[in-house]
Amino acid sequence: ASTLKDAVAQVIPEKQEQLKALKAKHNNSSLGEVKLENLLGGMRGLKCMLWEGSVLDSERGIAFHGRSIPDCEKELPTAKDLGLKGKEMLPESMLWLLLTGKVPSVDEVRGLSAELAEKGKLPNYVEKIIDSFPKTLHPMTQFSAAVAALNHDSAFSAAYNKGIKKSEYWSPTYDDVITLIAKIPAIAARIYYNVFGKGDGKQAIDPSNDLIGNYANMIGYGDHEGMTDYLRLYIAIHGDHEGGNVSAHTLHLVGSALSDPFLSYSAGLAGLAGPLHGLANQEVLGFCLGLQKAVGENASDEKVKEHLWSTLNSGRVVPGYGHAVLRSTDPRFLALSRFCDTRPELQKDSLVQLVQQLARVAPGVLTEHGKTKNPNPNVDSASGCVLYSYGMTEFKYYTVVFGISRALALTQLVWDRAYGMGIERPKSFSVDALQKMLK
Ligand code: FCX
Repeated sequence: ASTLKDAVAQVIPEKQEQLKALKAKHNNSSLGEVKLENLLGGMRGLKCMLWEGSVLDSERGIAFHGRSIPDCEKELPTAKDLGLKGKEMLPESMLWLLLTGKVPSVDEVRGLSAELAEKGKLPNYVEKIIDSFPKTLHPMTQFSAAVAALNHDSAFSAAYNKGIKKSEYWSPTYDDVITLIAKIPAIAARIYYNVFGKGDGKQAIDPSNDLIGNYANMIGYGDHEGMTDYLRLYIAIHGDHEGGNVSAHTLHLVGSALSDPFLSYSAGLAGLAGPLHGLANQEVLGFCLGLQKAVGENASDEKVKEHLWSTLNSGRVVPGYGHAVLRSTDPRFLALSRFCDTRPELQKDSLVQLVQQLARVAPGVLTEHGKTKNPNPNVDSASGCVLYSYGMTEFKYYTVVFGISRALALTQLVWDRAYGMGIERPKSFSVDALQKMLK
């Protein structure tokens, strides 16, 4: 078994050569035109980012180095493979795949889990910073601030200040990314303890446990196999969703200024905290609980349809449905549904039943309504409801769980440095300037 860093060092030269050849041949080739609608529409559809780990296809959904979620579920080492309680793939396995494009062996994942456990303890000054936050400060603000403070010990900053060569940037960047991913569970758990009083506040790490097994333990779910396994699946499949989404794009943009991974990720988390991005799962939960309140538990399809129409007729959207890029059912939703189907305790849960009922009923209503380009469920229609059903009822914390997952997108920073990507600096125009150009 090799270490992840060795495996990354092995693939980098070959990918660098591939990019070099592409550049030599095609540097002036066009990837498409830029229309005013792209500029005004949040840069939708513009082909202007390099992203190594995953590609989002509008019909097939996300693929990680060409592997779909069901492929990953079949091929990536699971908790069971490592002799742990549970069956789901481990985020460590996904981390390895994202960084190398290769499926790791069980021993390689075991080694990575052990390395993360070894690096997982928070420095005392960060604990003190988190403890000083008022309980009323949003958990995402606490998360972003605590992650930024970790840059005190950034390997990249230290190496840069010593004058490291550009060709070596990727190595201390990798070290920071691993340190950050290792410490994220303790940060998230300490925030959970301080704000909601759950867990024992100690963030103890068992070196023989996986990253999420340790996290579940820290937040008081160590003996809850269902929740621990759900978190593994959730965190593995939410990690990377190509580069253009706000959190991923932000960490890449900030990293392009050679800000270290801690600062880059702190900025990405600030983007994830926005209601149009990371907060949707929280909104679905509010919608489902409101629906249950309005029409009762186990309501008929007719009653649910009526509620959907009244939501739409009052000008609101049905949260958890539609997508900016996807045009079919989100495979992440299908993976979470599959998880619910295999868990008798969730099959009995009225909220989970409602999520499944909505997935049957809402697409027809949304199609008849005729506005959305995609009437099918996205991942958010299920993700928060399962957390709730398993007893994590603190809505304000849900985006933090998403944030732990999105740390896997930090893998792109390693590739950005390995490829020598430049500082981002797109061209901008005023309305007057556009008017002149387009007349
Ligand atoms: N319910 C009702 N109307 C909807 C809808 C929904 N779920 N989804 C889209 N529409 C409407 C839009 O509001 C828009 O109406 P308008 O012409 O009056 O402005 C029209 O359909 C066309 O929108 P469309 O092109 O299909 O979708 P967009 O790319 O503009 O927006 C989001 C995509 C995801 C923002 C949109 O589908 C939505 O608001 N969904 C509900 C919220 C949600 O689930 N967000 C999470 C998305 C996702 F999983 C993620 O990125 O995390």
